[in-house]
This record gives sequence, structure tokens and C-alpha cells, in this order.
Amino acid sequence: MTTPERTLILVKPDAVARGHVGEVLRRIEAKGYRLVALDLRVPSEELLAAHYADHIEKPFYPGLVAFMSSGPVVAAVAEGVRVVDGVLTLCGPTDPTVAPPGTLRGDLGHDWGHGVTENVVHRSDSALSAAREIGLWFPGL
Ligand code: 3AN
Repeated sequence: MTTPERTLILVKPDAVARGHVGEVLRRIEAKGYRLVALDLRVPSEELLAAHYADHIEKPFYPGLVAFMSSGPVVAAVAEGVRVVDGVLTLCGPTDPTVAPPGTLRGDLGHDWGHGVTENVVHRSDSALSAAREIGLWFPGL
């Protein structure tokens, strides 16, 4: 038996504002993964700094934090065997304009010309990142 794992999903402010929360969660559940935590909140700069610690020195970091704290996000934890890879595939690559149709980023996003990558969802990119990120967003889960 393969042990189930967990991954963190954030429905970003662009997608919450456009009413895509249900669609994002629907696709994760339709794939067969189970939601084990769910919360709507405006993240603090401290939480975002910890979450995006790898990007703090990048030129796009200030815009990224401004965007991610511009409105509520929906944070969720999904569980299932190989869920990290499964949700990575459901989301598609970073740039929503060229993310393939059929992916969340490809179907629900594009470059809106705001000078920041508004790409609908965040998802953990490895089991190690997932453990770190879930600890930040849902301490004690
Ligand atoms: P992903 O979310 O696809 O794993 P990361 O972890 O490389 O991408 O980057 C985190 C977030 O930072 C992205 N979702 C995006 O919002 C933003 N970002 C990444 N690369 C760029 C870039 N070159 N220009 C602007 N924003 C970026």
C-alpha cells in the first residue's frame, strides 16, 4: 500500500474575485482527492514572506506580495496518494497565458496586464514544500 500524502492549494485573489473558488475545488475533488482543511482569509505579509521565502530577493517579490494580499485567498489541504504530483498537473505551468487548456491556470487565467503573474492557484511543488507550507497555513493540522 502507498501512503497518502498532502498538498497545499491556494485559490489566489484573482480567482476568488472572479468567482472561481468552486471550480478549483470541484476539479480537485472530481479527480478524487479529499479536502482535509479549508479557510478563506487575507494573508498577512509575514505569512507571505515565510511562504515565498525562496523569492524574497527576486525582482517580482514586492508585486507578488501586493497581489497575494490584495484580497481573500482560499487555502486548502488536499489528501491522496501522489496528490502533490496530481495537483501540480491539474494546475499547469506558472504562466497562465501559455498554460495548456484543461489545466486550471490554462482554463481560468491569462496575463491581465497588471505587471504581476495572476495565475489562479498556488500548489506545493514537492512533498517537502507541502509539509513546510501546510505548517505555515494550518499549524497543528
Ligand atoms: P509556481 O507557482 O508555478 O510554482 P514559483 O514557485 O516559481 O511558481 O513562483 C511563485 C509565484 O511567483 C508564481 N506563482 C508567480 O505568481 C510568481 N512568479 C514566479 N516567477 C515569476 C516571474 N518571472 N515574474 C513574475 N512573477 C513570477
